Amino acid sequence: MVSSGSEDTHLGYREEAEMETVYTVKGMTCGHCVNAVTEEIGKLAGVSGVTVDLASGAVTVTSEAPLDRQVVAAAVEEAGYELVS
Ligand SMILES: [Cu+2]
Repeated sequence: MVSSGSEDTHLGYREEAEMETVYTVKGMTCGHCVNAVTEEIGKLAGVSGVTVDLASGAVTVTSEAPLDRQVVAAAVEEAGYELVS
């Protein structure tokens, strides 16, 4: 229990079925790599956003529906990298 007394409110935030999934991609070393991964994952059906943190390799994917991990892994491989988690 961290906070008490305040309810979890999302004022002005649309609660549609958008979800975020964080993956870890190995092998990215520069902005070019980030672009390649962002582009390949961004092509997947249902994906509305991709954010990559180069330092940690964390790739946050925003989508309208749960993504098939295999499909994401294939997209990452297509870009030339490896999905490790
Ligand atoms: Cu690179």
